[in-house]
Amino acid sequence: MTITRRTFATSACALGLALSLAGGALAQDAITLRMSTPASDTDQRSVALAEVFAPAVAGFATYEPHYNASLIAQGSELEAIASGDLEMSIASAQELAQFFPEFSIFTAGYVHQDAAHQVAVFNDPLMDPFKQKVEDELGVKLLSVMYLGRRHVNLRFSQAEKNVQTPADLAGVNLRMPGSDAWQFLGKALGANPTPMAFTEVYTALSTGSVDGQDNPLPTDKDAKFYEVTKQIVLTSHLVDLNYVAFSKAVWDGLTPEQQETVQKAADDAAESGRQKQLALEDELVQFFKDQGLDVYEPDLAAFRSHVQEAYLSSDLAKDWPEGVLDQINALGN
Ligand code: KDO
Repeated sequence: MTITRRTFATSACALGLALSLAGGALAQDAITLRMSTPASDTDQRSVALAEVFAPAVAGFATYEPHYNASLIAQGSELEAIASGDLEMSIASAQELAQFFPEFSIFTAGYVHQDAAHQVAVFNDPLMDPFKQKVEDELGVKLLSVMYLGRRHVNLRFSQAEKNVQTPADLAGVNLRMPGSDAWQFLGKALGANPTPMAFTEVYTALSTGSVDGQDNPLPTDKDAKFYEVTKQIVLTSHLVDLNYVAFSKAVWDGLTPEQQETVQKAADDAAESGRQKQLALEDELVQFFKDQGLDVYEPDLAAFRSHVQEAYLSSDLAKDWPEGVLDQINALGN
């Protein structure tokens, strides 16, 4: 076939169109994934997303973290994702329980036994209806479970000033808990008087004495420097706490299958990386806090466990738990 000016022009145009389409598809504007968390940039969950998740998706998405609740207030992230003002967060079951009461089963004291149990539960089919509801009704996809750690009671008083062995010893203690109802319930179940307060205000509240204490895992107590303004940690392990890597369903649905696979693996890899770092920190931080002069000791764990479990099982919260799920969760433990 001889190439005439006309056929050349036609083929060049077709080629140009093809290239622009191909180029357009390949060089689609990179998606910006705004992530908001109350955590600092040095918290191991933040580090894991920045160092593991971000590079893995860099081919088609720009990860844009916002720390210390600087973009969205703690507890408002899920609504922000639902409204398209945010793409990712390190969400909590307590925040989800505000929308879907059945999520309070994952916020109950002494239910999850350890990090491995959290992973087994999150990956079990029992979780599917929970995940589906969040996708369908909130437009949020829960990609992976992150390990926040074992929460312990952390007080401004020394053990000599207040020796905490049972929940009765927390009577009258003004214990800061995060804002949502599930957290307030946990504070009461521990025997304390819970005060709702954003995470970013806790250090100042402890230093001024406007609260008597707070509860968080050891890595958080270190990262947030709570040990500078408190004198004891009671190793209650009252909640083996978790977060979820929450992702915009609208953004997810706009990804190619390959991009979705990359995002899912990046979230799982980041969660596992953060989990291992948090576990390692928990192993070494008891000694660190003792070296800082804090009293760190185990209370009567049986007394705390029975008091907390009784509070949940006799609560209205438990009425929202789907039939049989607690037994399934327990069966997945060791
Ligand atoms: C907190 O406010 O104590 C808490 O631990 C609650 C968690 O769900 C999570 O929001 C966490 O803060 C932040 O990620 C800061 O560590």
